[in-house]
Amino acid sequence: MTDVLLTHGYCLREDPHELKVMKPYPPLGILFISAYLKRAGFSVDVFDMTFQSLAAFERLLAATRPPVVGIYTNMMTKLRVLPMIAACKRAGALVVLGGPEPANYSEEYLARGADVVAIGEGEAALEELLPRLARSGPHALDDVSGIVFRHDDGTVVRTSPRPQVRDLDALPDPDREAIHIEEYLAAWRSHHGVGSLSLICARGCPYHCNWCSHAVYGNTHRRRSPARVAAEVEYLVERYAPDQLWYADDVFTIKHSWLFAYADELKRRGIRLPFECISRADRLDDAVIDRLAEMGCARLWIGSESGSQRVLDAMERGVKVEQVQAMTHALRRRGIETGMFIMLGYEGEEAEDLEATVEHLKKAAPDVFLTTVAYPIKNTRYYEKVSGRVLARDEWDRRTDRDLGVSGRHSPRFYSYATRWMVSAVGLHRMQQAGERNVLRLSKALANVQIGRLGMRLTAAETES
Ligand code: B12
Ligand code: SF4
Repeated sequence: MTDVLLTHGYCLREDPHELKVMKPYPPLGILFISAYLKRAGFSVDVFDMTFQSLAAFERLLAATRPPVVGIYTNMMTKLRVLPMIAACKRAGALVVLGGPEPANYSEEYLARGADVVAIGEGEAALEELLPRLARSGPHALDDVSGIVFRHDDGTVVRTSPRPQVRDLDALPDPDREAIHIEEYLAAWRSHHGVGSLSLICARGCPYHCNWCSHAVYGNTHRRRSPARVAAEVEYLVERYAPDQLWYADDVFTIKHSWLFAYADELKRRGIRLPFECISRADRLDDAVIDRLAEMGCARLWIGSESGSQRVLDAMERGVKVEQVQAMTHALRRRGIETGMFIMLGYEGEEAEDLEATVEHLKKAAPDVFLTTVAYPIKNTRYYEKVSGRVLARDEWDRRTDRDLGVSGRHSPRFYSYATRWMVSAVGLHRMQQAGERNVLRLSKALANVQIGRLGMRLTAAETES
């Protein structure tokens, strides 16, 4: 008999954008928990929603009747998780939610059928909860730390915070055997010709970028040892033979001494696989970049966000625009591609800041950049800053934080034109630099620049409401 069924709400076939991108990665959080609980003697099932459907989940519930279902939930998967909770209740299962989203909306999730919301890391929380739930259900859990639940009279109780895992090396590696890793690799290979797998070396980020959610790990930072991570990579290579890796850490190069020791470990084991990772310009320098290149780094993503120092400072990003440009060039010199995340519409951003971002992108010339219009995730500093002006256009059950607007800033139409202008202006610049002669391509880019510009002018007076 299963003690717990672990699952998540990310369903690839329901995500038209990801279906095009087709770079799925396994749900590491529940795989860490699965490994930990199995080692502690629990019987654990994992339902990996990525390649599945709600109907398949319901069939599994009917067939196996798990007493408890633990669901990883983030902002984007909320709308899939809500019907999953309802399905669990119909099947008579207790529901425990974890991940970054339910921590921000515990009461709402409890009101929609969740029995317990676990805040922070889930390993020890479930180890303690499962026997309690099996014995007496979701009652009198006041002495279990790090959870939110309801007393029988309906009062919502939030217990004291749960201490974090001190020694990450003491945790077993993610239980990848519980799911079909081959499906991930096959999806990658059929679309990109290479198979990629993810892993993490650390938990938590000590920086304070205002829009970023720290709901799970707070501002702590803990690392696994270089030898431990290298051993996991060795296992991945032997077991699954991926063509490349993705280090899903928040800031992969945060600790230089660790990175150097890790690079030595990989070298000692004769492992050199291409990889992608995310970092910050202020955590890079020539020595680090040399080492990344030696290790096989193919692309490094930088949260560049804006080309305006004023906006970066307002975001408390803690990085200089020039640093980002210099590091992008240094990465290119060592043959490493750069990807950048750019955010439009942050509090206080003016037309000249958007101009500065376009100029920044032209100078830095990343290989690729992705744009987002800022959205306030609950319990972030950005959310607090704009809290009086947050626009929720739909009922809580039908929207995510990604859909939240901010009244008083430019309208969504303005940002759509601004994005079109930004992307095409940078693209046109790149073509010109590369000596592009194709008149059709050049004219198309130029037309988009002008349409974007004109649209921005025409919608400049519109505000979001
Ligand atoms: C990798 C990653 C991605 C990958 C996802 C691929 C994948 N399947 O892993 C990609 C690049 C696709 C991605 C995209 C996005 N992401 Co993302 N991503 C991450 C990242 C960096 C790492 C996730 C991870 O593996 N963590 C390591 C594991 C071990 O931690 P964990 O998952 O949190 O699990 C622990 C706890 O949460 C808890 N737990 C987890 N499940 C459960 C279940 C139960 C029952 C319990 C009790 C506990 C529990 O225990 C686990 C172990 O201790 C996180 C930040 C972070 N550091 O976690 C952001 C993060 C999850 N992403 C975020 C966002 C906003 C996005 C995007 C919306 C960005 C965008 N603007 O497009 C998209 C949405 C994509 C989508 N459709 O879901 C936010 C979510 C905020 C929120 N409130 O939900 C995060 C937290 C980043 C941030 N700091 O703001 N992301
Ligand atoms: S955006 Fe990146 S660097 Fe900034 S706080 Fe979040 S995880 Fe840390």
